[in-house]
This record gives sequence, structure tokens and C-alpha cells, in this order.
Amino acid sequence: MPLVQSTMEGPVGTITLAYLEKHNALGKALIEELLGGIASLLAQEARVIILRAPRGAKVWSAGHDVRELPTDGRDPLTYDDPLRRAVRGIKETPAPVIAMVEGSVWGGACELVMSCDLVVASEQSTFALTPAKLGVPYDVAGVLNFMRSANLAFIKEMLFTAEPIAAKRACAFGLVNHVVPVEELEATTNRLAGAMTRNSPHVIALLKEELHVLAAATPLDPEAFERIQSLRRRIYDSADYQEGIRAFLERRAPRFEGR
Ligand code: YXS
Repeated sequence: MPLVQSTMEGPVGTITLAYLEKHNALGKALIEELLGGIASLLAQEARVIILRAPRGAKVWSAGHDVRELPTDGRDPLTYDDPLRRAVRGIKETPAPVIAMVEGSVWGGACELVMSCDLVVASEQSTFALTPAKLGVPYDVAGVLNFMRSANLAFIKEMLFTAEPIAAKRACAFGLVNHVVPVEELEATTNRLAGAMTRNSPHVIALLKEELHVLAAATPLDPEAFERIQSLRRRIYDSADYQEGIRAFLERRAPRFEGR
């Protein structure tokens, strides 16, 4: 059973996350299919790609597959982690990618949505940044993506509380382009996609790459980077990191002791 479905309608490609029994948890296998789907749609000359969950989904994506988070002292979000590869893959896709969101979005799936170029969300959808809830030392590139996606104080509230935030608030702080009634979700997304397909694909691809390169032009002192990495290492070597994953798997609230 595919974990991702890819379809083309005219110049618009659609990728539907279809790993429903695990609420579209972003594991290695799903991400491989996602990146393969994008490549296949681009090979069919898709001018816009829509990334969605099935209609009526309660959960758009439950985030990184917790069962694939390493517990043997390895960094949980390295450059080659599937989630990191998916985020880069979407940013490097020359065609615009629109996240069409219905349902709840969790953890790394929020970063996946933020890596898309536009976000159209239903009024009932929610977004929760969960590193602090799971005890995960999120990586520098990911935190930078959060910072660039919305107002800093809002991102801090999302990260420090780990509580689901309603789409309307996410939109007010720049995380979402449009919030619409669920029955208008597809029409609004298709209208935006249609408007883009009528414009020059090469200019759009150039503008997307210019914005990506300029946004990424953040000088970071190597020593500062190393200091952050050592702070992260202390956390993914900590008992609290193990506790966060164990609590999830045991379906209970975590008991973080700061160790
Ligand atoms: O018990 P089975 O085998 O049926 O599987 C259950 C869940 O374990 C599984 N599942 C997941 N598996 C791996 N990774 C996940 N993130 C994940 N989420 C869910 O899916 C099956 C059905 O889930 P269940 O029974 O909990 O469904 P529900 O309808 O009662 O609740 C839906 C959710 C989404 C509210 C609930 O599944 C949930 O809270 N999921 C975790 C959301 C979350 O905290 N995600 C963050 C993952 S970690 C991450 O993204 C980053 C590393 S970070 O945290 O740093 O941002």
C-alpha cells in the first residue's frame, strides 16, 4: 500500500499523504515516497505541486515518526534525517509547493508545512510545535526555519508551550496564507495554483530560488554553531530525551526531571 499518492491534473500535481494508520507519521519510507513523488511530478512538467492529506483527515501529519528517533546517543535530527531531506527537497523544488492543510499538524510536520511556499488551511486545522513536549533537541536549520516562518514571539509561544494553535492565529502571525471553511479548501487552493500556472514557470523558479538563497544568507559564527551543537548533544544524551520518547510509546505524559 503506497504511503503517498501522486496525481497530475493539467499542469498541477498533487501529493496526498496516505499513511493513515499512523496519521502520516513522517518516517523514512514515507519521505522516500514523498521525494520520489515530487521528482515524478516535476518530470511530468508540473508547474505547481499541492501537498495534502486525504479529504476529511483528522490529522494532516503526526510529525516525525517517533519510533525512528534514535535512542542510542545519536543526533535525532542530522542533515540526512528523512525529515531534514524532505524540508530541503520541498525548498529546492523549482515549482511552487502549496500545503493544503485539513486536520492537526504536529512537530516536524509543521516544519514540512513551513517549507512549502504557501499554506492554505481549513478553519478547524491546528499546528503544534512539539520538541519541548517530546524532549527533542531540535536542530539549528529547523529552528531557523521556524524563525523565518512567523513572528518570533509567536514561534516562542508555540515552541515553549507545545500546544496546538488554531489556524486563524497561525495566519495572523504569518504561518498560513489563507484560512477558509473546509468546504472551500480545495477551491481556494486550486484558484491559487491556477493563478501561478498562468505565469512564467522559469521566472517563478528563479524568484523561489532567489528568495531561498537570500533567506538562507544568515552568517553563523562557527564557534556559536559548535556551542549550540554541544548543548544539543547534552540533551540527546540526557535521560529526559529518553523519557520523552518512552512516554509517547507508553501513551502517558512525560515526567521531565531536567536530567
Ligand atoms: O499504537 P499504534 O501502533 O496503533 O500507533 C498509533 C500511534 O503510535 C501512531 N502515531 C505515531 N507513530 C509514530 N510517530 C508519530 N509521530 C505518531 N503519531 C501517532 O499512530 C497510531 C494512531 O495514533 P493514536 O492512537 O495516538 O491516534 P489518536 O487519534 O488517538 O491521536 C492522534 C494524535 C496525532 C493526537 C496522536 O497520535 C499524537 O499525539 N501523536 C503524536 C503527535 C506528536 O507529538 N508528534 C511529534 C512527533 S516528534 C517530531 O515531530 C519532532 C522530532 S519534534 O517533536 O522535535 O518536533
